[in-house]
Parts: sequence; C-alpha cells; structure tokens
Amino acid sequence: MRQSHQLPLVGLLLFSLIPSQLCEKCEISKNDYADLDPLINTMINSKYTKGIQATNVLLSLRLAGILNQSQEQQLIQQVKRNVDCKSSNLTSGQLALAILALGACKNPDAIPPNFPCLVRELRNKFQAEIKNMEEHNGNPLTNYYQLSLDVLALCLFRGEYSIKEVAEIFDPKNKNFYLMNRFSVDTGAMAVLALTCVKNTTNGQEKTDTDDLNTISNHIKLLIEMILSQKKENGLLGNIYSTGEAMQALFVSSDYYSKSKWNCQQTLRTAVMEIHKGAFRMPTAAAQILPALLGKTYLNVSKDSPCVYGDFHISTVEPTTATPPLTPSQIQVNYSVVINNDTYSTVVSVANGSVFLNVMEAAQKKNETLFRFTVEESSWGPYVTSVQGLEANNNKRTFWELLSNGIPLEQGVGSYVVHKGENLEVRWSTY
Ligand code: B12
Ligand SMILES: *[C@@H]1O[C@H](CO)[C@@H](O)[C@H](O)[C@H]1NC(C)=O
Ligand SMILES: *[C@@H]1O[C@H](CO)[C@@H](O)[C@H](O)[C@H]1NC(C)=O
Ligand SMILES: *[C@@H]1O[C@H](CO)[C@@H](O)[C@H](O)[C@H]1NC(C)=O
Ligand SMILES: *[C@@H]1O[C@H](CO)[C@@H](O)[C@H](O)[C@H]1NC(C)=O
Ligand SMILES: *[C@@H]1O[C@H](CO)[C@@H](O)[C@H](O)[C@H]1NC(C)=O
Ligand SMILES: *[C@@H]1O[C@H](CO)[C@@H](O)[C@H](O)[C@H]1NC(C)=O
Ligand SMILES: *[C@@H]1O[C@H](CO)[C@@H](O)[C@H](O)[C@H]1NC(C)=O
Ligand SMILES: *[C@@H]1O[C@H](CO)[C@@H](O)[C@H](O)[C@H]1NC(C)=O
Repeated sequence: MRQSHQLPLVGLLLFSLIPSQLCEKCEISKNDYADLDPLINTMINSKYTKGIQATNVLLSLRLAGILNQSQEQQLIQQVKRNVDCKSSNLTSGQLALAILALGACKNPDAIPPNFPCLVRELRNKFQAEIKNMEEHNGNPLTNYYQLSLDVLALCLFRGEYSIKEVAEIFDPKNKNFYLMNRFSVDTGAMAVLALTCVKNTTNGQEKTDTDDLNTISNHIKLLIEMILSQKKENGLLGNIYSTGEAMQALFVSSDYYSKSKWNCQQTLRTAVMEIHKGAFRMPTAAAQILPALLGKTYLNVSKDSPCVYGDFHISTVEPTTATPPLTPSQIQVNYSVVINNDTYSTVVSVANGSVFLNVMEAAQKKNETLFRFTVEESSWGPYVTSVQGLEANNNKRTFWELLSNGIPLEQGVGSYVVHKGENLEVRWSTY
C-alpha cells in the first residue's frame, strides 16, 4: 500500500527529470537521420579535385561513423596519397587535418608507417608559422584557424609543443582572431577545441606551469564569450558555415557558460532547415557541420578508439540538381574590379544560373588587361589569388574580397549564383 502511494510521486519526479536530461543531449535523434542524407550524399558522391576536400570528408565521416569499411578504405587511400613526409607542400593546417583524419579511430590501414614522421613534420610547420609571425609583424604563414588545427593535432597525437607558447599565441586579443575587424567564429571555435585539448592533456613533455594552464582557461572563457556574442536570432553562431564548429566548441566547454546562454536545440533546428535549403552543397561545408549534428567533436578523435561502421542507408542517386532549361536565358550583371580609389567596370552577359566565376571569365574575355585573374583550388573551391596581376599576400594581410551590391559574400566565386542586374565586385582589401 505504501508503495502504490509513493509510485506516482516517484513517477512525477522521474518525469520532471527525464525531459531535461534528454534535451541536454543536443544531437539529431535517430528518427531524424534522414535529414542528414543530403549532407552524406554530397560528401560520398563528390569527385574530389583536391586532396584537402577528401581529407575534410574523411575526418567528418569517420567521426560520424557512417561509412562501411570499403568506402572508408577508398577515402583513406586518397588522403594518404597526398601526405608525404618529404615532398610536403601542404600548409600546416592541411597536414594537421590529414593527421586528424587518418588517426580519427583505430584502423591500422589508416595509420601509415610514416605517421610519427608526419607528426614531427607538423611540429616543424607549426614552428615555421611562429617564426613567420616574428618576422612579419605578427602574421603567420596561413592563419589562426590553421594554427589551431596544428595545436589540436599535436595535442591529440602527442607531438611536441610548448604550453607556454600556446598560452601566449592564443590570446583572444590577438589580431589574428579577427578578419576584417570582426571576430572570426570559425577561428575562435577551432582555438577553443585546441586549447581544451591542451588544458586536458597535462601529462605532456614539459613540467606544466599552473599559470599557463590558468591563462589557457581564461582564453577559453573569453573565446566562448566572443562566440556566444555572435549568436544570431535564429540560433546560428556567426554564419551558417561557422555554426558546426562553434557547436563543437560549445559542446566541449559547457563549464564555461551558463545553460541559459545557448539554446542548442534552436541552433540544431536552424541548421537542419539550412540543410534542406541546400546550404551545404559543397563537400567541405557538409563535412564541417556533420560531426556537431551527431554530437561529435574533433576531441573525439583518437587512434585508440574503435571505428564505428555505417548503419545508414546511403542513397546512390546524385543530389537532385534542377534540370536547367535547354536554352537558358542570358542575364546581365555589372562587374567591377576595385583597387583603392580606382574602379574598372563592365557589364557582361552570362547564362541564367551562372556563378561569379563565369562572370569573371566573361569579363576577362572582353578585356584581358583589366580583368585577368588567377584562382587556386582549395577545400572550398576556387580561391581568387590575383586580379590584374595584383596578388593576395598573407604577410601583408591583403586579399581579394567578393561583394554583391556592396555587401561581402558568404560564398566563393565557384558557388555563388549571380542574379540579373546585380553589381558584383572584387575589391583589393586587407583583413
Ligand atoms: C582564414 C580564412 C580566410 C582568409 C584566407 C587567407 C589566409 N590568411 O589564410 C581570408 C580572410 C583572406 C579569407 C577570405 C575569404 N573567405 Co574565408 N575563411 C578563412 C577560414 C577562417 C580558415 C580557412 C583555412 O585556413 N582552412 C583550413 C585549411 C587547411 O584549408 P584550405 O582549404 O587549405 O584553406 C585555404 C582556403 O580555405 C582559402 N580560403 C579562405 N577562405 C576562403 C573562401 C572561399 C570561398 C574559398 C574558395 C577559399 C577560401 O584560404 C585558406 C588558406 O589558404 C575559413 C573558416 C572555415 N570554416 O574553413 C573561412 C571561410 C572558408 N571563408 C569564407 C569566405 C566566404 C571568404 C570570402 C569569399 C569572403 C569574401 N566575401 O570575400 C573570401 C575569399 C574570396 C576569394 N579571394 O576567393 C567562408 C566560405 C563559405 C562558403 N560556403 O564558401 C568561410 C567558411 C567562413 C565562413 N564561416 O563564412 N578567408
Ligand atoms: C559499401 O557501400 C557501397 C555503397 O553504398 C556499396 O556499393 C558496397 O557494396 C558496400 N560494401 C560493403 C563491404 O558493405
Ligand atoms: C605538391 O607537389 C606535388 C609534386 O611536387 C604535386 O603533384 C601536388 O599537386 C602538390 N600539392 C599541392 C597541395 O600543391
Ligand atoms: C579529458 O581527458 C580525459 C582522459 O584523458 C577524457 O576522458 C575526457 O573525455 C577529456 N575531456 C574532454 C573535454 O575532452
Ligand atoms: C566525445 O568527447 C566528449 C568529451 O569531449 C565525451 O564526453 C564523449 O563521451 C565522447 N564521445 C565518444 C563517442 O567518444
Ligand atoms: C557598375 O558599377 C560601378 C561601380 O559600382 C558603377 O560606377 C557603374 O555606374 C555601374 N554601371 C552600371 C551600368 O550600372
Ligand atoms: C582615395 O581618395 C581619397 C579622397 O577622395 C583620398 O583621401 C585618398 O588618399 C585616396 N587614396 C588613394 C590610395 O589614392
Ligand atoms: C533565371 O532562372 C530562374 C530559375 O532558375 C528563374 O526563376 C528566373 O526567372 C530566370 N531569370 C531570367 C531573367 O530568365
Ligand atoms: C582594355 O582596357 C584598356 C584600358 O581601358 C584599353 O586601353 C584597352 O584598349 C582595352 N582592350 C580591349 C581589348 O578592349
């Protein structure tokens, strides 16, 4: 009798506890895995023009645990082909990503015999970044997003780095956390992951100074504040392309902010909505958001943890692309190259549905002198490196900025689809 009296109370107690515990686990529920199909199809069906794209995808899909063994094997081979200890013309961050992807979980086929050499090589490349900062006004060879990847990979794979140096470099006040005078959420998120790993790996090579660890904790706290200050009304952190990595940063640092500061479920909902709107057609974009949607972070990378293999049904149909009309109509856009106070403009005609790159090519055809340009393939597609022979330079923080009607674009020349009557611009800028 007493029991039946108490049961409802216990039930009530459980009932009020369970929902909040369930909500704490902020990830796509098994029932909704179909929402991820567009991401997974994009990644699996892409033909990779660039090793670095395959690397991003391998890391993501191994963390997500949705490949079968033969698919994993294929991607591993692609990534391995691009990493070599000697002829390594990879940037530090590219090498770091490769190390993370190959060591994501326990599979001897993924760990090449030269793996320890790769980790040592990464240390050298990280040192070269720091040396460049000393010699070029605080500017690394690449950027702080890549320095963060470097530290993360060195930390997870027991490479050498100095905790004191890390504490000095990753001061949130450092200019390298800001691109175009705005805090870079992607960069801050990657730094939080790296610093969290360093803080949590105290049995390193050197005697750890508690002052350095306190400094690192303070950096994490400030970076998390900066990331949360970039939270948008719809829950995105920075923009849609930084949200996945920012979620990872928030997952690993829940001690640093109060629950009321972030509604993870809202962020998750908005991200899923964006999947269906087609925001992640680029494999790298898909790769960067997937782990967070499954509650995974780059700190889950460990060559000692067992690999998980897929139970997802993967559809082999090509991602649906709207069939273009047989004879697409032509549209006109205004294209300008802006260098300081000089503007060179031209109106060009391109097929409806064209991307920014097609406009640049059409302009170049009209006048090679004014509109010649070069691009370099990168993980996000073609990156504009020079226009009129004027080259972007990391030591001077210069680059070619893309704008539409005066507003900076959130996509590159290979993916941004232009509109009739639009004013497109490439502007010589500093970040
Ligand atoms: C650092 C950085 C820059 C630096 C690059 C120079 C430098 N010092 O390294 C600067 C500030 C110049 C820059 C410029 C731009 N960027 Co940027 N950038 C980044 C950042 C933070 C890290 C890139 C990186 O090193 N990745 C790691 C390495 C290992 O990969 P990687 O492929 O070898 O890296 C190279 C490319 O990523 C390239 N790159 C950098 N940005 C972009 C953008 C595009 C579209 C392409 C094709 C290449 C490219 O520079 C890297 C170093 O060489 C990322 C964040 C992220 N989540 O990736 C944003 C990011 C890639 N950039 C982005 C954008 C939109 C741009 C711009 C188009 C902005 C603009 N309106 O002009 C321009 C590129 C214009 C052009 N010339 O083609 C978006 C891309 C989103 C998308 N769907 O395409 C990202 C994801 C930021 C975001 N959340 O919106 N960027
Ligand atoms: C792995 O998946 C691919 C594509 O879905 C399929 O063709 C292949 O038969 C699968 N291989 C194994 C070993 O399951
Ligand atoms: C590195 O160099 C090799 C040959 O030296 C070349 O085939 C490869 O494309 C280069 N990779 C990059 C990322 O430039
Ligand atoms: C910190 O390290 C321990 C073991 O070394 C691990 O169990 C834990 O998950 C780590 N925490 C984070 C936030 O990575
Ligand atoms: C991933 O890492 C987090 C801590 O960073 C840990 O709490 C979680 O258990 C890990 N998950 C897996 C599947 O390893
Ligand atoms: C094209 O853009 C430039 C720069 O914004 C402007 O000066 C020019 O008037 C525009 N031309 C047309 C036809 O709109
Ligand atoms: C651009 O024009 C402004 C005023 O019109 C002038 O102050 C500035 O010096 C010019 N800059 C360059 C690089 O010519
Ligand atoms: C361009 O194509 C889109 C659909 O792809 C259509 O809605 C639009 O009307 C077209 N514009 C012109 C000028 O043909
Ligand atoms: C390209 O523009 C320059 C400067 O306006 C001009 O001198 C040259 O004749 C143009 N070339 C062609 C092929 O139109």
